[in-house]
Amino acid sequence: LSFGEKKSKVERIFELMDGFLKNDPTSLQNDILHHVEYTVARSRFSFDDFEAYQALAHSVRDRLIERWHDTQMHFKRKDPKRIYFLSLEFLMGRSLSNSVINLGIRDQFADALSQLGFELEVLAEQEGDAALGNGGLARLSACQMDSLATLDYPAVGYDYANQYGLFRQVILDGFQHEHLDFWLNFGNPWEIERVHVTYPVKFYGTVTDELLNEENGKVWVPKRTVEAVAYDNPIPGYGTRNTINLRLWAAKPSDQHNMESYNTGDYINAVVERQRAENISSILYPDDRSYQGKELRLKQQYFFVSASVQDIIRRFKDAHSTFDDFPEKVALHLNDTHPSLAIAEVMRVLVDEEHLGWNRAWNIICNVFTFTTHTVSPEGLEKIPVDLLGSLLPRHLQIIYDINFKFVEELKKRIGLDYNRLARMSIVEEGAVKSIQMANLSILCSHTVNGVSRVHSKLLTTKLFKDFYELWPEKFQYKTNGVTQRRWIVVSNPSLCALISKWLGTEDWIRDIDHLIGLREHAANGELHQEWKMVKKVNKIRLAEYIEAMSGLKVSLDAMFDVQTKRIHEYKRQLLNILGIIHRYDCIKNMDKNDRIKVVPRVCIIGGKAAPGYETAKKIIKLCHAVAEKINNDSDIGDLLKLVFIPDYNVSVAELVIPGADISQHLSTAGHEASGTGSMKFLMNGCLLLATVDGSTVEIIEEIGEDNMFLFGAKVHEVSALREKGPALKVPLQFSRVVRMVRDGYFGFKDYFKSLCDNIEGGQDYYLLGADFTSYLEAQAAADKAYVDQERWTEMSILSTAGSGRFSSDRTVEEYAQKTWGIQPCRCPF
Ligand code: B1N
Repeated sequence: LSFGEKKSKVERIFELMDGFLKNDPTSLQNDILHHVEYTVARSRFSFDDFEAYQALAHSVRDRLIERWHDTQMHFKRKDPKRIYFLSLEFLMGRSLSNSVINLGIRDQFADALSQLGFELEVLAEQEGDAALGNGGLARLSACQMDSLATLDYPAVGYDYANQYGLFRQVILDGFQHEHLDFWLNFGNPWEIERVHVTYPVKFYGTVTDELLNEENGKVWVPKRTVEAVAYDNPIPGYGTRNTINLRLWAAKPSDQHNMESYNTGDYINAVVERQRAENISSILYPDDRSYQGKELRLKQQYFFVSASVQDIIRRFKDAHSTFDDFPEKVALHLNDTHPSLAIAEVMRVLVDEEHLGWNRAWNIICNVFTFTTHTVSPEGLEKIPVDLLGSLLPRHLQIIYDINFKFVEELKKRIGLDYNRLARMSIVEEGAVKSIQMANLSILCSHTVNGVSRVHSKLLTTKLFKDFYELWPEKFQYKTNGVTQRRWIVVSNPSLCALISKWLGTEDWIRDIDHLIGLREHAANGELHQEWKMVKKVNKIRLAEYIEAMSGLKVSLDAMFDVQTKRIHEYKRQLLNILGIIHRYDCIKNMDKNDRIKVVPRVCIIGGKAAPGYETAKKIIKLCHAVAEKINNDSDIGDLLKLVFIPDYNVSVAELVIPGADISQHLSTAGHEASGTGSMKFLMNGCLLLATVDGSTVEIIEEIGEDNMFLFGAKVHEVSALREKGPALKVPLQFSRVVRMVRDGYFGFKDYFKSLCDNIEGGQDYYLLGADFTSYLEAQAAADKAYVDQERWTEMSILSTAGSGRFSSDRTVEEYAQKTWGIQPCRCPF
């Protein structure tokens, strides 16, 4: 086309499209009805809530796509340094409410819908959660994407596209059962399939020794090829046009590797083989923190890493002719070690395919990778058996060996022949099962290594990675985690959102969290107290209704709503909570009438999933149900105490539970929670914390003040001494008494619960439930006392929200951008 022809074509397109999509009620209604008729293919005269949701979602998606295109075009023109965020898990939850709020068109859509006879909130409930992750780590990735978009950073998130999300937790007779989460059964309006964006991902085969050039480029002859197809998920920023991309890779069979089977006429096997390819992206491993060296997990990791690296290099080469600028344009972030094969993959591409030579490639590697570890203990570190890696990715294993050889030689020069230390630092572990220590590889090859809270960082530099810290202290940093206020206040707690904006006189805090501190000056204001209490009540009503709908249990709104929701783990000590509840029950039972009047009524809410193979965690869930059964059916107790287990805790359930909590519990044995992010969400919602001094709580104390929280338990530095005491450790009588109740079958299932009791008695109590029990009960008593003085309680609640600003993921991402990734905002001007 000539210039004149091109220009007239563009003008014609604009004429036809009439510029951007309009957001007035009539245009929105037209769009929704259009999607009902032509996308959902239902009659516009008759469609139900779910179909309305689908049509609505497609209308929102159209608007996301416009902004997404503009953002991508802007980034392409400006060519800024980009951050590529590699994470095996993203817990996005629902998209509808978040999208309309971030796009700034929530109210317009709500109006348009109400004229059509629908309610936005009701339609939002139709959406299933995108649960491509386990817990805190995965939700953190999602929060950080929201902040990256909002702060205009040129970012891309990468993961593989799970066909099934995290399992759905179904409780039958108090036992957890895992059901498949068919989250894609009704389609996913938020993703855009990019059939033309595909890359081959190769596995198995052999490496020939043939030298390609003088610098060790090798030829890998893979045996299997799987095609990675891109699915883009636009992530809109708030108060900006910027909309960034979360690109998920789905595995599809490649026509290349099946040709042979077709030719030999083995048609059936060829079909089976095709299906096997798709298995790679079918499932999400439901264990957090335990690695079994499974081939499928390794395949998943390499699959998404390889496709992402090809995509990143393709994008770079579109704009650059030499790799020398690569570190100026690319920051590659490893969210834990799960994507750390990216190191070997980039090295392989640069050496074997781009023929840069080892030294040039190595120099690039050392300047692009950054790494965040979320682990606290050596057992949590990911190790890949050498045999497994060698068979699946033979060339990568060679590259890792070569990296290690050079590293160990260098190390010997630096630290001498300290063989113990050399063995600890080596990437290759010569144990019973020879394996690759992925954390060592990640630390060596990243220019920055991050912890997720200050305490965590201290543990990294003094224990877990001490050897590395002593060698390269300058590499180690920490960025305390944060959560996005857009999701955790604006979306999930609209009444609180409106109240905060009213009292601050601005909505600026939604983009700039520092404003939140302004609430402090109103913390004692009686008028605000009234309104604050009203908001809490609205949210408690919502939660109470949910509890009743789910379990049939009616709870009193006057009771203190006490919540502990998170993955079930021994170190998170849900068992301590349950034993505390048994103690409370026992006390009430033994009280006379006069004392009972003084009891602060409680509704104890526990929720969370246990990894399917984690027997102890599953027993804890059963114990919770058994205790609840006893207490809730005891008419003698009435509203003084109730215990509820909320099944299938996920992002959307959290959005409902967190705003309704008066108090929340974070009970990890000190030194075991790297950070913890649930506490931050509760804090933002004006919920008081009852917590150990662990992970991010240490920093929360600095912001809120000890007086406004209920702290208890052994400190990080006291834990090992207590453990060493073993059976000599003194345990309070109250503790022995409640454990005995469980042992004696007071709640039934005597044999089944025996191991739970054995685990915490007789010197076996690794997580120190007995040692912390007295101070736990004291903290609980302090909370009861504070609740009686409602004005004081409300003030503490306001101060909690006011002091939560430091725990916004905006702050975390800003720190990463400046201190780790070296990236600048790149704001779309339209
Ligand atoms: O990451 C969160 C922290 O707030 C938590 O304290 C920490 O426990 C959590 C393997 C993990 N650490 N490790 C994982 C998840 C999935 C998996 O397959 C490990 N998750 C955490 C955010 O920093």
